[in-house]
Amino acid sequence: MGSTIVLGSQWGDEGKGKLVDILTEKADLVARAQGGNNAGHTIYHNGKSYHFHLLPSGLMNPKCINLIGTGVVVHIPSFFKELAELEEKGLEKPRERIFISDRAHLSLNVHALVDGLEEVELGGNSIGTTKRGIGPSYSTKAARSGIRVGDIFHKELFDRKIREIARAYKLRYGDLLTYDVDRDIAKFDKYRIDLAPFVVDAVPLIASAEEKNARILIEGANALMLDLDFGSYPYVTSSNTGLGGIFTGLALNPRKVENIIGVVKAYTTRVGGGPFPTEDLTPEVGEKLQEVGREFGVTTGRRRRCGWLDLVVVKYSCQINHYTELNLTKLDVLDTFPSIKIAVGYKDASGNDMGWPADLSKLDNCEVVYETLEGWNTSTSKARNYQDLPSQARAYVNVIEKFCAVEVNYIGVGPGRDEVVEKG
Ligand code: 2SA
Ligand code: GDP
Ligand code: MG
Repeated sequence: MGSTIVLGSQWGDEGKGKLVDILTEKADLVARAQGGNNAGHTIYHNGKSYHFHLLPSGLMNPKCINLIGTGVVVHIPSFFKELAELEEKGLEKPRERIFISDRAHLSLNVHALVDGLEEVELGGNSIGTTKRGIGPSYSTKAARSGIRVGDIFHKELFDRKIREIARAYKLRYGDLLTYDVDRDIAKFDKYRIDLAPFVVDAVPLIASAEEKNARILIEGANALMLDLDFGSYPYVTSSNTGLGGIFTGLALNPRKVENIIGVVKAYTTRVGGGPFPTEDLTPEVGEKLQEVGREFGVTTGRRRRCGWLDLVVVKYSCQINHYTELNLTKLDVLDTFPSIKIAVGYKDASGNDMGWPADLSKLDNCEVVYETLEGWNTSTSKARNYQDLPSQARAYVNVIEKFCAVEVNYIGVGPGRDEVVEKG
């Protein structure tokens, strides 16, 4: 049995959590490979909503083992807080089904404080981060002064390392940084005991799962356009959110990957700063998408910027992530739009075709080329078979499939687990 990878194809919040929840029914192991508690995956089930930030959404299935992989940056207080919240919501014994790689790096409270200070320094050019400390945590890791989860169990080493990190940041930020390292050291004295049952060597864990032909599902966090290398740099997160990050973050056998599912929202959203060619600020389009789609950040509560679907972005994302199929989500949000636009090209200042550029300044004078399609003006939320969808909605799906040369096999028509059309 091969593994399945779920990846966001735009700027995040495409609805990856919902797809992972659906696919989890057929999974034995669900793993996160990158990111941290900046992610926000919402799942609606039986009238309750569940929010996942650091923990994999696979916890929704009581039969599934879950792994926070080596490439994730782990904020320990958030780990315990999220577990407690899920228990409160009645999720079955999540503590017995979650493991953390001992090679994963810690995201410390001081990283979150520094994230805030870095954003202030950037002023008008700020990234609009979640202020969860993601960038500073990965910076510390890359600088080789990071603390790994396994280091927690060596008190002397841990205390020395956390003091070194605190000292270096204090030198850099002086009085602007109000971080009490002794308090954190005391907290970790307790985590050292509480955390022990969850920490594993993830390499043999994945290897033995693969040997047993376990069904492995990988939950991508954030999305391709936020990828540190391929995204809209510097307006990105600090991990590889694309396909590459799955293999650096987990010891997954690439030859056993069966499906790479790209999740595509039927329109585009972005939270935080950075370019967004199809962004629409009008009440008729952008504000309506925001309202009907309830586009608010799951982690920070921020309003998400909205605009029409950008196939230049999705195609670019296909070229990097090599999707075997697509999941189109939130089609129902378009139900009341009389006409629907899709971006199918960019033209530079001289009128030449261009794709997503490395040099973001090229977007300043680029013209977005749209195709306009007829809306369907009817609710799609009850559709369960492809033929149930109005012809105009099927035409919309067709344009996406043709442009990207990848089939759309799942179509979301509502937030619930069953509100999906399986076309494949
Ligand atoms: P960071 O905090 O360093 O990762 O921020 C860098 C950029 O990445 C964006 N980013 C996100 N974009 C969409 N959704 C995310 N998760 C939450 C959600 C976000 C929230 O599901 O709603 O609650 O605001 C997420 N995480 C990071 C971020 O906006 C920056 O542009
Ligand atoms: P993720 O970060 O990709 O997992 O996405 P988020 O959970 O941040 O945001 C997606 C939001 O859309 C969540 O509130 C989902 O419950 C919701 N959602 C997912 N699929 C659909 C869909 O097909 N229709 C509607 N209306 N909402 C959906
Ligand atoms: Mg999200």
